[in-house]
Amino acid sequence: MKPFSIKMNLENGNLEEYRKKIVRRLSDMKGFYIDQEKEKRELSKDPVIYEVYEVSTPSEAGQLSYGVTILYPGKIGEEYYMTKGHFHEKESTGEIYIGISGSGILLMETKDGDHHFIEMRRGTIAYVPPNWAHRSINTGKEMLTFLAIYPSDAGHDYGTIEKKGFRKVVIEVDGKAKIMDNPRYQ
Ligand code: PAN
Ligand code: ZN
Repeated sequence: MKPFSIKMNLENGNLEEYRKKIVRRLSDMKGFYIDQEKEKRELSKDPVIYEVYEVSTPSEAGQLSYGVTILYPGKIGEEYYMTKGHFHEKESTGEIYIGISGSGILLMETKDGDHHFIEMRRGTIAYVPPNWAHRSINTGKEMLTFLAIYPSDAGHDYGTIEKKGFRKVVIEVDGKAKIMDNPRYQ
């Protein structure tokens, strides 16, 4: 393949072109939020939680892909809007997240019980090492946007998180974001 470039608006993360757009609504992530009553109630409106604009290259070792995530501001109960979160199928692959706008938290954990978080805002360059599941949470009032760069053959394992959840959750307490143990973690 030939080298290429695509322009990104550094204010809002908009890409002038992309290969694939993914829209995730609440109905695409049923059962993810702690307050299941509120989740069910919000499902009637089925809000968009986030969008991903991907520039993917062939899924081969050595290739890199990238994508911009736009995570909307909002909460289900007291829990902030978040991405599904995943491990990479090929566990030996890492990833880089670059904050473009808004503010939030990048929550990470390993299968053997380690966890970590990084505050994301404009200019933050976060490194997700191999073997770490990662989920983004919008704790602000604006869109949280970031650019993610990952090996094209990484793959996404959503099943593990769908079943178990993350060990930690991010909820609003007295107007502030708090990281707490997930009462529904299995
Ligand atoms: C990101 C994520 C993106 C959406 O590009 O795929 O933020 O989150 P989910 O994939 O968990 O729905 C990335 O980590 N790619 O590997
Ligand atoms: Zn990833």
